[in-house]
Amino acid sequence: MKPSDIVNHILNNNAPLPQKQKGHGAAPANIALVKYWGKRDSTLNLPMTSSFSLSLSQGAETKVTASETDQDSFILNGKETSHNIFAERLAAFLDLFRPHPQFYFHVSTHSSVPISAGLASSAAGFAALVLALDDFFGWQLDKRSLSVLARLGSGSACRSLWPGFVEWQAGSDLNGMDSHGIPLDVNWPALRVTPLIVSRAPKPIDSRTAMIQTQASSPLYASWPDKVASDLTLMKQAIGQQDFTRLGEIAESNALAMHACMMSAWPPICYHQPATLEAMHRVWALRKAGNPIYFTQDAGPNIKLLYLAPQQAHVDRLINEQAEVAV
Ligand code: 2P0
Repeated sequence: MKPSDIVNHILNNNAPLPQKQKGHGAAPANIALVKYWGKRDSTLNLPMTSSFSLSLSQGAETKVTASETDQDSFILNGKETSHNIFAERLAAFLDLFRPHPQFYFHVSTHSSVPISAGLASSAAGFAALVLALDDFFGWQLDKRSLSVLARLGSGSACRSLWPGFVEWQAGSDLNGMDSHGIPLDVNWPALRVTPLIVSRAPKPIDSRTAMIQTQASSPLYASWPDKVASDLTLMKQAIGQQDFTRLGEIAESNALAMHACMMSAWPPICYHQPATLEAMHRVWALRKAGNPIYFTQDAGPNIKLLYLAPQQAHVDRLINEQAEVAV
């Protein structure tokens, strides 16, 4: 089965012309508290396990129009970006939606999260793009169908269709129609997630390649699906009970287990910079001193701090101290 089969299924084999001059979509970035790492089907972007995220207030805003030239053009934060790997991925994704082969898109995205620093910029980008296409073509699809479409662009994008907590259920259908985000209706206004930037350097290996390498060679990866299943159950319990300590412990432990799998891959994958470890030790020292602050880390050197609102002053201090030592 190919991505185009899924798109045809969702759009009932219709490839309508745009219904508007311009389509618009906005979507939040999301940070996984229980991570997605590994695929059971890389063509349809179907994950080995379910995962669970919290959406941020930052994200991406995208406008789609028909291109006036004979090629796609992509603008990212005001800059032409039509000739890199990300643009190739976008063009391949847009191939799924062209009303005819000579139809080209102009896509302009503004991202309020740093690009390629492990801060989930591509998830917000693909989710915003799918929403913009829905607006442009007048599909009027429900969120779950849009989540499936976003997943075809980038797995974690399927969680960026909603604010708050979202579970990406792995699903079991071969066509992946049951593999999409599902929002959890829980309000936790005091919960905070704040990136602690230790480096803005592009990542040494993209997460798509890193996942494949981990699955293919890490001797620890066999234990990963059980770890995720258990963490997911415990995480939802912790959120139901608004038990922040449990949430922090599970999220931090899950991220460290994911990175342990990566580090034990061959060739090894290490997203940590010296400043990443330094930041982690600072968090652990704060915790030892009685401040419930935890972290998670994605496919990049930066960490994201998890805490409740009363810890804000400690977090601000941590971020200022880190800025002084960061290169
Ligand atoms: C996540 N990450 O759950 C995990 C944790 C990074 C670390 O999803 O190949 O860009 O497009 O499906 O979604 C990053 O991988 O990968 C990611 P593809 P994606 O957020």
